[in-house]
Amino acid sequence: MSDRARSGEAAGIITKGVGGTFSVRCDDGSVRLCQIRGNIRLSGLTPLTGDRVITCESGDPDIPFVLEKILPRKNYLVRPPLANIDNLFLFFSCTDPVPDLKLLDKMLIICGKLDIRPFILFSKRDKSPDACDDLAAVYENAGFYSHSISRNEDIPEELINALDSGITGLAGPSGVGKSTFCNKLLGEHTVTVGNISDRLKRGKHTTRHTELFEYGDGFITDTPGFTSLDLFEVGVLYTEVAGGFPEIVRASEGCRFSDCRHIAERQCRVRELVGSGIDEGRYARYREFYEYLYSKRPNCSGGYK
Ligand SMILES: Nc1nc2c(ncn2[C@@H]2O[C@H](COP(=O)(O)OP(=O)(O)OP(=O)(O)O)[C@@H](O)[C@H]2O)c(=O)[nH]1
Ligand SMILES: [Mg+2]
Ligand SMILES: [Zn+2]
Repeated sequence: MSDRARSGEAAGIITKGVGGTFSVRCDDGSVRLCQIRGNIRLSGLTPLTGDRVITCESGDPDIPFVLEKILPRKNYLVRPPLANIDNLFLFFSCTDPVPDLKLLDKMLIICGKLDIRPFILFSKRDKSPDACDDLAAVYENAGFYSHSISRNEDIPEELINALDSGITGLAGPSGVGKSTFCNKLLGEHTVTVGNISDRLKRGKHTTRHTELFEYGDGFITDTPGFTSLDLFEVGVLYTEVAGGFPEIVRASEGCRFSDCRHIAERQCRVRELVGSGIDEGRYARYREFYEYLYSKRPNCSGGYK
């Protein structure tokens, strides 16, 4: 690489990427519009919002900078597409759309695996306060930060405090109010809010890209909604499922066998507690994920024993 290509180097963070052009907020506060350098393309890495990068001058007046290098990531997600995540605010509306608790539990497993702090938020409390509070209680009893919220109520202080450092991503299905929350925090019209289809009661995938905004000493990112997520495809192992179920991990101390999987074993404290200390739906999903990923384990011909 020529010296000229390396001139004007500056480190920063990708705040947005649209159509192969990336906005980078440099550590000195300036913003650079960058294209990708060929060597990054060849390395097979896709730059993500949240990536720490080195930029330098491109010599091209239209897009004056290039992404020279992506620095090592702490973690990253494909859905939502985001790197170096500290906190995830997991949005699920209590109604319109109905909450997909399977998707929520998958996200919690991933948070456990990637060392991300989850905050569970059941939104649209104004529409169905009891249902919203009941759901929030299930996850609070499991051991998570879990709260019901509405655009008409103040944002809980714990969330404001979490936002003040590192990168916080908003994640969840389309139409649950992620962008509405962003605007409440950052000022109206910062991002576009969509609406819900009358017939299907689903969101319309209004947010199309992941964008990072400064908040206090941290960053917050609005992200596109998503509905499908396959644990095997994102690299989760059956041994990592319990990482999303702290209530099962706690109860397992009372199981007779130290390697108890809480499925068919005798004297299993976890199974004894299902329906009292452990939520039945949560246990059923634990079991489903475990059996699915066990059947996909390396060197396995399939089937669960
Ligand atoms: N009743 C009620 N409606 C809400 C609330 N928050 C958001 N909405 C509505 O829900 C719809 C979707 O809101 P968005 O903020 O665009 O949802 P999103 O999660 O960003 O959706 P995508 O960008 O498609 O992923 C809009 O019509 C909002 O006005 C709330 O607390 N209560
Ligand atoms: Mg949105
Ligand atoms: Zn057990």
